[in-house]
Amino acid sequence: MTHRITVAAAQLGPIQLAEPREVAVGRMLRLMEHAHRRGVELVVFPELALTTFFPRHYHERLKDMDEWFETEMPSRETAPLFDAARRYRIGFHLGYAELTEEPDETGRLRKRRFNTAILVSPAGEILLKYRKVHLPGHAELDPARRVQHLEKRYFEVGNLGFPVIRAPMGKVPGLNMGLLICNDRRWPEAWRVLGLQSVELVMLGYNTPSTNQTPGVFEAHHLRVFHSHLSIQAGCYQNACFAVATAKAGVEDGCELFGHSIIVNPQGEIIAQAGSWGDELITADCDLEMCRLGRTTVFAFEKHRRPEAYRRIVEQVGAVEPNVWQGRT
Ligand code: CDT
Repeated sequence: MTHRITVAAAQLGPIQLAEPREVAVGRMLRLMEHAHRRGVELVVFPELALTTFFPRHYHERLKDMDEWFETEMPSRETAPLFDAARRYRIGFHLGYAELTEEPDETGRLRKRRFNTAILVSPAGEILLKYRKVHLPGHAELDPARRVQHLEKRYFEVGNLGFPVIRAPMGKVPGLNMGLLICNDRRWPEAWRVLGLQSVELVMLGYNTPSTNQTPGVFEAHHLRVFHSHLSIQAGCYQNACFAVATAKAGVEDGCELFGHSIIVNPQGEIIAQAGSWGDELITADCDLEMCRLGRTTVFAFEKHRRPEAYRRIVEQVGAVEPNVWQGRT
């Protein structure tokens, strides 16, 4: 019984505003073919992989944004990806904007929009769906910003939790797989919820501006990449899992997104990294036995976790000020 799988991050270069889905899908098909030739068994595409990163564009009415959303999966435009999966016997992960009609918390059926990722089996079946929980940015037009980041306007907070599925993938009879999307990678809580389901491989895509666009704020470029890698490497180490983290990169609509896609092992080491900000496939052979060390020693959760001391994590959202020392000075 094998415990090895060859995985790939299929980084995409920029997708411009006027580019139709067929162009992006054509590029993804070339990457899948390339992956097949390199013996890859699972390919990870980025967040919102079918279009430009449209949350940088403001529209007053939500329904004017519907053209950016998928109402079915697979659709006419995305079906070739599912066909390629079956042809090459490769699984894939895809991020896209999802428009669905579902009951809300009150039971009323209405249009709902999510930033979504799916995991598709080599037989072309959807194994797992995740809707992004940590939505960055803002909901209203911010005239002080040069570039908007309107995820909080266009998407609802994901309502599927952080699911993990065990399924055959490649030659591995059962692999525990979980999904995050972009900003989620910065939140240790998200990783730990996956870790608590014995995740062995986390897949995530991202669209991350290479500069901090908050007005009046400066952040050094290299630190933006460092913080992305730091979060993913820490998530892998602390939860004894592998991760494939894939960028949409380059200058899109005049805005720069960084690349630096990576594959990380359970020791937190980067074992493959993209060297361009364009379409690029990076691959790694993952020995899933490597997950065992962390989860049977330092991070044997069942022995060492102390949830009774972590209540604040789920009962409180923002930070509060600590007690002030009342001793003599
Ligand atoms: N797409 C996405 O989540 N991007 C964010 C940018 C943060 S700045 C608003 C990220 O965390 O990479």
